[in-house]
Amino acid sequence: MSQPAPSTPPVRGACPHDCPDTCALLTTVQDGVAVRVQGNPAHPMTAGVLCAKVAKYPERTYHPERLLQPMRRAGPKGAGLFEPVGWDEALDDIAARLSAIAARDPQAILPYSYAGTMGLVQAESMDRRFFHRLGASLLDRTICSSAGGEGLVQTLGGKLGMRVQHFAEARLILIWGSNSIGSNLHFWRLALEAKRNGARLVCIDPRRTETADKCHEHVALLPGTDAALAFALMHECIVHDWLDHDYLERYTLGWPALRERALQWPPARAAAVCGVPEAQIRELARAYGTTRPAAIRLNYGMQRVRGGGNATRAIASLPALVGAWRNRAGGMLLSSSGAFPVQRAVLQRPDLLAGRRPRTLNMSTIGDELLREASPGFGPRVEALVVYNSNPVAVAPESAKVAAGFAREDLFTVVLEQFQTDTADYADYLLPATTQLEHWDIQIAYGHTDVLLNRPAIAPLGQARPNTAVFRALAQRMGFDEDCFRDDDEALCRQAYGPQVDFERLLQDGFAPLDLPEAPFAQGGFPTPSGRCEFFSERLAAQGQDGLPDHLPNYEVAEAGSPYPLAMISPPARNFLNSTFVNVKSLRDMEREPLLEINAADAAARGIATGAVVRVFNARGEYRCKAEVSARARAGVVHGLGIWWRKSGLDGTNVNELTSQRLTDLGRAPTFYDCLVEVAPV
Ligand SMILES: Nc1nc2c(c(=O)[nH]1)N[C@H]1C(S)=C(S)[C@@H](COP(=O)(O)OP(=O)(O)OC[C@H]3O[C@@H](n4cnc5c(=O)[nH]c(N)nc54)[C@H](O)[C@@H]3O)O[C@H]1N2
Ligand SMILES: Nc1nc2c(c(=O)[nH]1)N[C@H]1C(S)=C(S)[C@@H](COP(=O)(O)OP(=O)(O)OC[C@H]3O[C@@H](n4cnc5c(=O)[nH]c(N)nc54)[C@H](O)[C@@H]3O)O[C@H]1N2
Ligand code: SF4
Ligand SMILES: [Mo]
Repeated sequence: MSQPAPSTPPVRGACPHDCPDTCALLTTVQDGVAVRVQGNPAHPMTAGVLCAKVAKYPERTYHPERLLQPMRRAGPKGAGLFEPVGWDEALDDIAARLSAIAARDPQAILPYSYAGTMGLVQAESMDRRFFHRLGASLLDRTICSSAGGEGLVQTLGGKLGMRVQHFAEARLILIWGSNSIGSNLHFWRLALEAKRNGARLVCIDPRRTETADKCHEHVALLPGTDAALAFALMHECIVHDWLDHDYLERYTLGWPALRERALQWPPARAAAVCGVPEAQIRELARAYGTTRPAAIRLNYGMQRVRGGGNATRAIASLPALVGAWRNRAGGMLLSSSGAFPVQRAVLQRPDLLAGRRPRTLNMSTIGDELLREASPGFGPRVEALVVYNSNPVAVAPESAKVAAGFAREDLFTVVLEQFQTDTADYADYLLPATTQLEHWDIQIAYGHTDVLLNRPAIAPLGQARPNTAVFRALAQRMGFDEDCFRDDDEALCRQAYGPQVDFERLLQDGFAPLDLPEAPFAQGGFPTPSGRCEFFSERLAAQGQDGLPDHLPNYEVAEAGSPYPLAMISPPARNFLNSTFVNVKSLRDMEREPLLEINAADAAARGIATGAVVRVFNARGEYRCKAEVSARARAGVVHGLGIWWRKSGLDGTNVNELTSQRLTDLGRAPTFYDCLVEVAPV
């Protein structure tokens, strides 16, 4: 098929999705219509390639179910029945309702947002100004990365690590808690380059992912046992003296104490905890202890359990033991987001709180927060919720409680969305949002270190508006007359980094690399209080916590006679991005339907065959889907790849019906993969 010649040059943009890769986009527009979205070949990390999801962006943008006009609830709560309403009428009523609640106590209003877009402008600028000025409850945004993030901060001093491009030069890469082919495709390209140059790739993941298939070695440990594995690697490095004593001496803190703890973890002990062969641990330790440069690509999959923060601390300690940081292709990377000099105080204006100190509610326990009564310790009941860039009814844990909270008749809920998600079904007002092709934004990234600018390629579809426009309009109606409520989106893009990033270069190229050292910790320089890699954290000790990392077993560990003997993890599906794209037909067709992967032995013991409808259940609830007997699952672990919309499930639920609201050791994060279930044929 030949494509007609484009009438104008492609528009430079940036992928806004919650993905480490933050690709540079080129959108071809014909007669005001975006006909093609491609990767920008000039951007080194993107290298002209997009994942299947965003290569289909026109299909998502012009989807027949795009929300194109404001709507008001016209049925029972949660039924998803709406009638059209004009923008002015909707905004007037929302402003009046919020003002009335704020007159009693603005903390009864709660914003709820996450990374549906990671754009700094549409995700954390005018919205934050609005809620700060209002004095609404603050939201603790913990749902994804805060356990691992806190682990990094305590150990390395920030969300910092190797420059991703240097992975291509490593001789050994541990891909740890990451399905890179599915969720970090552009890193995988670098890993393959290393592999072609002779590097050994090891995947550490309970699931035999497509990434594990392509690595030399797969360590299929039980969920939540990563710290035990890390300690055994340390143990072997100590007893075989694969240590970099000079690095330990100069650039670390707490080595004698960590050494003592690690010596309690001979490989045999870790093998029993992790459920993997002892010989495999010994071999991995030898490879890690003796290969230079050795690099670890850690991802967030391993920190969604009780001990996720401690496990991150233990793993982040490894490169310092062996001096891997000395080489630019050695060390580790979990997140690079701490390298971005975002001017958050300028964008978000916390000074608008003017001395008020609203309470903070945790987004990961939204089910409980919505169901809680007013009390002196808690403050007022949540009376109004404004949701944007997130689909909590599908993605938050223990969703029966989340849905019950959203179903409260006395809760006033406003949802800004592109589609009628599970959460949108519960809205009192559902406001149509623009997509990245229709608005300005400027990005941060967590898997590379380039700033990207997104210019709108097309006009907003229908009556859709950017999030910023909605909060600006509400601010005006509520009498917030500070100048900052008049900044337009391009001005907000300029404010995001201020003089620290050359905006003219962004306008011209669409991206600009940050100026960073090649090997960040080659000579120490950790941004911790001591300036060293902190095996021992005084800050944690001062909070009454263990100053050293430790292995904290999962809250839910199968024991003999347990009614729920299987560990369920629910990692990302390759063709969805969290719950985004579930409604894009070509992508949904690839993922087929909600499935539970189960090992042949576990399936046989329960009389389950591929294609059978099964009940997956625990004390929190029950979820029905089809079983897939699969070699991707090890014995004792089942996988519900996600995150499907509840309404696309067989019984109107999804895996989060089964996950719990218990929080991690550090960072107050959810424990999605610390979840025992039983499975039975229906
Ligand atoms: N295609 C696609 N890409 C995505 C996403 C998506 O939904 N789809 N989600 C995005 C988001 S929000 C994030 S936060 C990032 C990163 O999101 P992550 O959650 O890190 O996603 P993955 O890279 O898929 O890695 C998770 C891997 O960890 C494994 N795992 C589960 N439990 C454990 C454990 O206890 N230990 C170890 N070692 N491994 C475990 C899972 O089997 C899975 O293969 O990816 C982003 N990219
Ligand atoms: N069981 C289980 N649950 C999980 C996870 C898991 O691995 N297992 N992963 C967790 C993780 S890592 C994360 S990050 C969370 C993700 O949870 P969320 O951040 O809620 O992510 P999405 O489900 O992708 O929902 C984002 C929504 O934002 C909307 N959106 C996108 N851009 C815009 C915009 O510009 N304006 C507005 N108004 N809306 C927009 C999209 O249409 C989409 O519906 O889920 C968590 N939940
Ligand atoms: S979702 Fe990730 S891989 Fe896909 S285009 Fe966006 S940034 Fe790139
Ligand atoms: Mo995430």
